[in-house]
Amino acid sequence: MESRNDTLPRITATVPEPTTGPLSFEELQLANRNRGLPLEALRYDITPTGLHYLLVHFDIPLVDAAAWRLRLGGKVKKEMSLSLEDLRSRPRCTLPVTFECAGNGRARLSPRPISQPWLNEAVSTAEWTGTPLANLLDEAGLAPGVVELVFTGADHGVEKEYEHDYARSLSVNEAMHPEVLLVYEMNGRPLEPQHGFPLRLIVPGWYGMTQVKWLSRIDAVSAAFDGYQQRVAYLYKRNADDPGEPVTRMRPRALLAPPGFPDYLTRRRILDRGRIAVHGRAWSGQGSISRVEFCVDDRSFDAALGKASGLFSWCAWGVEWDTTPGEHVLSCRATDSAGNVQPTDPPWNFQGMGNNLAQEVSVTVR
Ligand SMILES: Nc1nc2c(c(=O)[nH]1)N[C@H]1C(S)=C(S)[C@@H](COP(=O)(O)O)O[C@H]1N2
Ligand SMILES: [Mo]
Repeated sequence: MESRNDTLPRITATVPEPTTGPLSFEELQLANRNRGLPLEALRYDITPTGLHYLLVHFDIPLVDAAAWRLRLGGKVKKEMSLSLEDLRSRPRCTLPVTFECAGNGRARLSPRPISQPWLNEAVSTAEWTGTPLANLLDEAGLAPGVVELVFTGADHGVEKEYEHDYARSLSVNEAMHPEVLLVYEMNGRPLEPQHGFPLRLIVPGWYGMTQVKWLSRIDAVSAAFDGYQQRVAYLYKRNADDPGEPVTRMRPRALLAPPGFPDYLTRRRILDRGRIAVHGRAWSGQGSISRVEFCVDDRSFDAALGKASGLFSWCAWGVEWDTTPGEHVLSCRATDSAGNVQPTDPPWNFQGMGNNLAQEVSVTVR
C-alpha cells in the first residue's frame, strides 16, 4: 500500500514538454473524452447531471454493484467490508457541492502544458447524497500513528511512466471534516458510470482530483502516501525539477454565461444595443465569495451577489449592462472572504494547475 514511486512498475513513455504549438491530436483525443460545462448551463444552480463536466484519466471501469464491496483497511482496529446496501443504510446526508478540475484554464497558459486542454469550463455543481466518512473511520478506529487515508479507485492505467490504480490521500484531519462524504447518489439518482458508480468520495472545497470515483478501498497509513496522483501529478511546479507544492483547495474564480447569441465557429457573441442582464457564478474553496467585478473593456462594475445554496456551492452574480455599439471584451473577477483575488496575470506553472486567469468573452453589439 505505502508503495514508493520508485517501486511502482515503470513503462517507458515520452513526456512532451509544454508548447506554444498548435493543439495536438492527443489533446484533441482527451478533449473529446472529457467534456466541459457548456457555459450557458451556468444558468442552473444545480447542474443537470448530463451537463456536469467530466474528467476520466483512464477508462470508466465496469463495476458489478452486487459483488462490489468497499474495503476499509490498513492500520485500523477493525477492518470493514461494506456493500452498497450497508452504505445506504448508514446516516444519509445531501449536500450541494461545486467542484472544478485543477487543470481548468490550462490551455490558456503559454507555453501550454500538454494534458487535458481546458479553457474555462471544467466546473459544475451537483447535489451529492451519501454518508459521512468520519463516522465510518470512527467505527473502524484508526491505529495510533496513522497520518493519512488513501482512497483508491477501480480504474487502472499508466500516466507519464507510472502504472497505477487512481488513488489520492487526505490527512486524517482533512478526512474527518463533517462535510466529507462517501456518495452513492448525484442529483437524486444513483451515480452515473462516468461519475463514479457505485461510490465516490466528495471533499467539498477541494479541486476535482480529490473527488475519487469508483472507490474500492480506503487504507489508513502511517507514512505520507507516495502514489502518482499524489506525489507527481497534482503539484504546482515552476519547472520539471521543482519538487513543487501540492494542489489542494480551489482558488477563487468567476465565470459569466456569455450573453446574446454565438457565432458557431468563434463563439464570439452578438448582441443588440440596449440594457441587458449579464449573469454568472463564482466560487472558491478557500472562503465564501465576497465580491465579483464585471468588466467591460477597461471599466469595471461591482456585481450583485446571490446567496449560495450551501457552504460549498457556487453563488450567482448578476449585473445590468447598458451596451454600446461596437466590439467589446467582457470579463469578471472573484474575490473570496480570505482576501484571495482572481489574478489578471497568474504565475505560469509547469503542469498547468489552478490557472484562475479571468475569463474573456468577445462580443459585438449591433
Ligand atoms: N478514480 C478516479 N477518480 C477521479 C478521476 C479519475 O480519473 N479516476 N478524475 C478526477 C478528476 S481529475 C476530476 S476533475 C474529477 C472529475 O469528476 P467528474 O468527472 O464527476 O466531474 O474526478 C476525479 N476523480
Ligand atoms: Mo481534474
